[in-house]
Amino acid sequence: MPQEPAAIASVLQESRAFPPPEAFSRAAVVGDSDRHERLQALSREAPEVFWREVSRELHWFQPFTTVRSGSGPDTRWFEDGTTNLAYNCLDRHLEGPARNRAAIIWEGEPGDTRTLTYLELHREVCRMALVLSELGLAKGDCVGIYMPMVPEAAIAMLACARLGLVHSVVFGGFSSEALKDRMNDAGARAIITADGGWRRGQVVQLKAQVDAAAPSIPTLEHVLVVRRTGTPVAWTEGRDVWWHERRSLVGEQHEAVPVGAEDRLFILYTSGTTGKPKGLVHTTGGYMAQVFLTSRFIFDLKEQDVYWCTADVGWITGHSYVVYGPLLSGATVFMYEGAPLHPGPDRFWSMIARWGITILYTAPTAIRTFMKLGDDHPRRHDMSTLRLLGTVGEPINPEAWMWYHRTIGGERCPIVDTWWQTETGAIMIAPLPGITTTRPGSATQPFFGIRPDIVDGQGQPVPDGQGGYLVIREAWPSMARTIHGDHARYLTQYWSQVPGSYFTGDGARRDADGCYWIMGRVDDVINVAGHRLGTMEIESALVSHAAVAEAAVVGRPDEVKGTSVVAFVTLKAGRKGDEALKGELRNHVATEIGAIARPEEIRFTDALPKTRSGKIMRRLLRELAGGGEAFGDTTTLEDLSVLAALRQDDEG
Ligand code: 7RM
Repeated sequence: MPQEPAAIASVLQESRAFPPPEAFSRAAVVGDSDRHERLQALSREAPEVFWREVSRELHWFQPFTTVRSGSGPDTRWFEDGTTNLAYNCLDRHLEGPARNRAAIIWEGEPGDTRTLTYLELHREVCRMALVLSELGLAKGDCVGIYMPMVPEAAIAMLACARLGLVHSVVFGGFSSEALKDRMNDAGARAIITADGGWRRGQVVQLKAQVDAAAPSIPTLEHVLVVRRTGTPVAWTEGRDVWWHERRSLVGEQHEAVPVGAEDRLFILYTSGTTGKPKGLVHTTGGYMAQVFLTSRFIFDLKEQDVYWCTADVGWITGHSYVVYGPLLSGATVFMYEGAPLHPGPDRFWSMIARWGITILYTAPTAIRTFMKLGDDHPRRHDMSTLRLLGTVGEPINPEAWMWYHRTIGGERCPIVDTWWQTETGAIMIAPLPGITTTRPGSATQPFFGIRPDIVDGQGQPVPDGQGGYLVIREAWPSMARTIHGDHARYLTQYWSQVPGSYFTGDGARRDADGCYWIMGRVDDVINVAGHRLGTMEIESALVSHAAVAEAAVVGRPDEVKGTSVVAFVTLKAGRKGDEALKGELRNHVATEIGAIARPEEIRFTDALPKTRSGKIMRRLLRELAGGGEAFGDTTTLEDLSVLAALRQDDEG
């Protein structure tokens, strides 16, 4: 256990409830409560039958005879079946109505656009698969993907899956150093990259980063380069090849390679509690089944939808809900290359209006950024095509949820707050938008066949309403199978803290209605005078004050209380941070939650330090709050100047 096993005090109360709009339920993929109950009963009582039925909708070269074998961390799914994820995303649709439907609608940051139908996407993926196999890459080899958000990022992933190559996508915002470490850990034989990509009006020089990393990646033989920006690049003959040149030399028909259900599909790196990133390994069959079903059921995907998940393909959300899930469902995916506020604060809303986007899935940190910019930007655009909204990545504070609901969703769109992790592969806890009554700040109910629980430090279930550690009691199809090269770490980190259960590292509570409220990472949970508080709950209270845009709360060692609460706060435009406001905010928290949560100290700052995926770097703030210098690992920090400014505030 990361901390001593006292109960986590959960004090946030939220009573607003939003049942699904009737019209939404009537048309929903799962909207009928009788059917919902039948599915729920089946998934509970006979999960193997449930997942067998789901997987039958997908194509298997060699049908599986066993659904689940092994147990706990060693569980295998559909073990004796063979399939191919790219075949299921593409070929499977070509004989049906999706053949000429847009698979990807893409907009570049400068405003250029491309649309690929399922047929066209299939051809591009076949071509890239042919190019990769001509380079000598074969089933089981690892290929790095280091790309901007252009269609070729998805094409590269699908081409790897088509050949049984194991891809490892590295977020294009990571440095050459980070790329080098990951490619070495994975043993990559090739990297697929681009000359550059557009971000905030500038070219991000991806090929140059690969060039810098390449000499220190001994396994690397080939670099396949997509021309995107036309920026001049250095060239290493014999190693580097242009995609557009090779593409014109190959055909457009390629037979997908059958792979075992338990063959590796990808490795994706994520940060843990130590400095060394963990390469989570996902396999094919189970991942495919759960990503398919969650996409269809939770995003209610229909053929008329234009679905936009704003995540980069460098994160698990980009893997499961930009590329694989929606394509398995035959949906139309919208993809955007650039920065959210470029060239102006209404870029998102303008694209939603212009493309008639119907489903938007984004992160709370983005929502709070937009909220801070005010209502005028979204109001200027007709977003009446939107019918469903989603959030992922961190707990959403009720203020931001309500703003999303009112200002973006026009009070008509259900919001699916989806809880899951890189490790879980697919969504685990989320509403079904046609069935579940949502509550601002709650991810609500477990998905079919998922058995979460909340336990104390001894692994014993805690009563409803009481906070504790979120665990998953039974193996699920899309779970990561190991940490690449370190199975022992996989076992200790995830499967030993509560024997027999998967340990998520998150704190949560379940209310009397069975809804889950995620309180954040347990290492972000603080113990104040013997009471454990979720930092997110205090942040929510702060953000509910009219002057506050964003808040991050950390603990600071305190002689009397054990830990005291320090809050880093950014204010809305036009608000001045002075002593009077500090007092007001401290009292506001005390009123919202209780005196126990009242921050000892409030620090105003222009911005909070965040990782590139938008998560607040609380560890750095903890070091700062404790009077330290925050010299720890900052390789994932989005904007180092933020940290410098916070240090200065410290001195000033
Ligand atoms: C999908 C993703 C995982 C961590 C997880 C949580 C937090 C994610 C939610 C959430 C509250 C949510 N994968 N988290 N979704 N917290 N509500 N809906 O983000 O591996 O990058 O992060 O993110 O702490 O453990 S991840």
